[in-house]
Formats: sequence, C-alpha cells, structure tokens
Amino acid sequence: MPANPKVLVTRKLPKAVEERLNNDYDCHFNPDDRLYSSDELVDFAQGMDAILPCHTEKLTADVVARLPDTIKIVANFSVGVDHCDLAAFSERSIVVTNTPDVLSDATAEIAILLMLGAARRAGEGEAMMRNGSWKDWSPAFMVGTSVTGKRLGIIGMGRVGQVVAKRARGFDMDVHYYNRSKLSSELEQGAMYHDDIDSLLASCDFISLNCPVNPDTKGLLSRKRISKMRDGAILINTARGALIDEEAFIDALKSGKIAAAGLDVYCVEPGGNPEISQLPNTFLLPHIGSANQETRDAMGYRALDNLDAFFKGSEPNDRVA
Ligand code: 8YV
Repeated sequence: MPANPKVLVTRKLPKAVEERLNNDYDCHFNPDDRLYSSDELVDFAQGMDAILPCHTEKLTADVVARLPDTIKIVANFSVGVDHCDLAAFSERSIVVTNTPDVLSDATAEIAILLMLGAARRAGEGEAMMRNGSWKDWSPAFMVGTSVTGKRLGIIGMGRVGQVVAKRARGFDMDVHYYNRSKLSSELEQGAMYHDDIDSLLASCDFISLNCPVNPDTKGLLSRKRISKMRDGAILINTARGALIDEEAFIDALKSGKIAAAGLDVYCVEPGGNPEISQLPNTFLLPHIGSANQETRDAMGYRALDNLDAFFKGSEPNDRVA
C-alpha cells in the first residue's frame, strides 16, 4: 500500500469506522456532517486519492468530469449507486464500489415495519395519540387490513428482496416475485416467479419494491402499471423513490386504487413529497432502511475493505464500475 493514501470522507461515519480509516489513511473528515455542494466536493477532492461518499453526494457526469486526476477510486457507503454516473466514472477509469449484503437485514426489517404500519394504519393511530384526538372506540374504529396469509409480490428478488420474502413467510404470506431472471429453487424457497411485472401486479395484495433504480427501472411503477394493480393493494417502497411515478401514485392513493402505502424513500430527498405526507393512508419514514448501528458499522467496514483491496493492488470485492 502506498504511504497513507488520501481519502475524502464526505459525511460523518461511525466512530469505529473513522478510527479504522485514521489508522490506514490520511483523511479529510466532515465532523459537522454538513452536506457539501458539488463545488465544495470538487474542491475538497483536490490532491485526494479516493472519495468515500454516501448517496447524498450527487456524482453526476458533470461532477465526475471535474474531479482531479488524483482520484482513483470512489468507495461508496451505500448499496445503491444511482447517485453515481457509472459511465462517466468508467470513462475516467475511476473505480467505483458499493456495500451490498450488509444492509439487507436492516432494510428488510423496515419493509416489514412499513407493511404492517400501512396495513394496520399505524401512522394515523400514532398521530392520534400524539395530538390528543383519540376520543372514542367502536368496532368500526381504525379498521385496517390483515397481513397474515396475504399474497406479497416482490419486485427485485436480490439480496434485500430475499430477506423480505423470508420475514414475510413468518406471517404465512404467499410470496410471488418478479426479477430479471428466475432464481434457483433453493433461493426461491417456494416463491412463485413471474416473468412479467404486470402479471405480478395483477395477482398480489401487497407489492414491495426491492430493485435498484437505473435507466431500465426508473419510473417502473408508471400510471399504466398502477392501473394493473389489484384494487385496494398496498405498496411498500424501501428501494428508491424514482421507481415510482409519484403523481400517478398520489392519484391512486386518493382514489383508493392503492389502499395504503408504506414508504421510506421518495423522488425528492430529503423532505419527501408534501402531498404524500398529507394523505392519511400512508405510513412514512425518512430513508432509514439501513439506519441501525450494527449496519452502519458494517457498511463502513465494507467500504473500507474495498478501499484496502484497491490500494493493496487487488480487485475490490464490490466493484460496480
Ligand atoms: C443508506 C441506501 O443509508 O445503501 C443505500 O443504497 O439507500 C441507504 O440505506 C444510504 O444510501 C447511505 O449512503
């Protein structure tokens, strides 16, 4: 390893991860955890060998073109790489890595939380308890939908999708999935494969989005596709907001075509969509799918393993460009 490669660490990382970074690298840290503008990012990257960013840093073609020649690798602290223009990185021969596997359990936990929360109206109930508006009880009060025994359709049966399926089986759910390719029966664990998204949408009570966003999947849940969903279906999204046509989705939530939704991700982040926040049939979280201490540490170590491999002259395990 060359003496102390220089690493720009764009956000505050867990203490143990920063300590490990400090041992082996000469780091520019961000102790105030301030979101850098693109200009600042390019400025701070001057003279650095590597960048360790989060999905909050938009590494567009324009930003990539302005990075100094000293940058050899971008080791993301995220599994999703939709914030990175991978073609632009490849053109400049800058290696890009991500952090798969380590956040699958955490993200699946949040998917199940959202599914239960949306089906059982947890958002409305919680708001009522906090604003003091719980005044009555009757058999008709806050009646939701059962999850147990229902059919769950998973779009994207990768690492996260497979854990969501496993957890959903704990609720006796009948798991169906759409994926670019059919999984082996060992990985399917009895889940039913659909080679067509429309057929999955038409047959499921719950739909969970678990695929990455890329030019092929952007807007995957279009107005036309929403119209194929079962009436009164419930939608869960822990992947990326850009998978959904939010305008069409809001119309469907208003009409009851989609009975409820549990969302952790939005087209605009941070902030989300104020119109969605107004809808009582949504259960909403602020992109915390992987936000637990164990997972944050593991993501940091995974990013560091990629950096270490690169600077030792080996191929990083999680290279995506
Ligand atoms: C992370 C995520 O917290 O890893 C991802 O792709 O969406 C999140 O769960 C975030 O991206 C960290 O940069």
